[in-house]
Amino acid sequence: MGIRGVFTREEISAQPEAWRQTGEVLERHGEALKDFIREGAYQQVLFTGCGSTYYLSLAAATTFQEMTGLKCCGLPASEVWLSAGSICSMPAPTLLIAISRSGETTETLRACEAFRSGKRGKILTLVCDQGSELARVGNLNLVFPSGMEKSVAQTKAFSTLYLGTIALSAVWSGLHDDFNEFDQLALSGERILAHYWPMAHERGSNLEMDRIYFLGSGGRFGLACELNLKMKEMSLTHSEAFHFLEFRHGPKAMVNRQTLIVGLVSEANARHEKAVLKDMQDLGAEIITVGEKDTDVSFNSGLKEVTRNVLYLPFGQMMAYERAIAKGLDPDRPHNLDPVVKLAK
Ligand code: F1P
Repeated sequence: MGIRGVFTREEISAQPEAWRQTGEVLERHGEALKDFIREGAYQQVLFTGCGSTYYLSLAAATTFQEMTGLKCCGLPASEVWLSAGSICSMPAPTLLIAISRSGETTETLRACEAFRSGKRGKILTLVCDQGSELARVGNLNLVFPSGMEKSVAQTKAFSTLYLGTIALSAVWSGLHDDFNEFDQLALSGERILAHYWPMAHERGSNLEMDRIYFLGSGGRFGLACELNLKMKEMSLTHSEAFHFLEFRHGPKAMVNRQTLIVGLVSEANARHEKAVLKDMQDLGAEIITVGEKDTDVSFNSGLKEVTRNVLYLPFGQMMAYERAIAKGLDPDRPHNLDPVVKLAK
């Protein structure tokens, strides 16, 4: 049996280099993308995916709406496919943005078919696998091969595709010229991986913690959901994600001395978010804060909040990896999971 988690560790570590290549994809499609946006005159954007790429859709929709002013939402592909009524049914032209690492997930493909047959609007896809079916479905298809990975649980694929949606919103809102910060972002990512992996090992290996919560608000809630999924998929740990202040409304009943809470702290609302964490610390929880500065894990990137949101991911990914290894599990091959969920015809 090979070394457990070798692919996962490599893929987490290779994220900054993959991010550098995201900018090149958007540059290559620059003019076609601007024409696509202008001609569509879209009034609303619906993001969709499954599992990790559904949580990516939640994070992307919030940031996209903040940057463009368009009405945006994120839905699981199964909802777009099977519950057409769940799509905000405004008559306005709608763009479906379908996201998938493999480009072969049945629900995501069926969601595109249902959207198109219902004549709901045009489709844009973001996918890692160039040869996949989804890479041929969109009216415009953006492919990010640098996100391709061998592990089942997404890490590099997620952050690369997520960064692709952020760059897309920058092009859409005309801020693209400011958004040439990929190299600075990659350097910050490399610093986080090098400096904080020992801490992720120390905190992730503490198996006395039997419940883990990830708190995030705004565009960081979808990222908290993704880190929650990583902790489940890799280390088989009971974990959940909440909006920061929501945690007081019931979930805090679960807090005890075996509880670890990871807070994805923003700059704008740090005071309110840290107050929640202090309350939970007083109830016995262990706390880890992640953010730009004055946090346990600090980026010190100097980048705009919307650009640096991707930096919230590596520490939680490293911690999930280290917890899996400490439990004798193999994060490359999570229990019960396959790389792609394909349904019978
Ligand atoms: C979606 C997905 C992953 C999950 C697992 C099964 O894949 O649900 O989010 O972690 O790997 O597939 P994709 O549509 O992004 O390829």
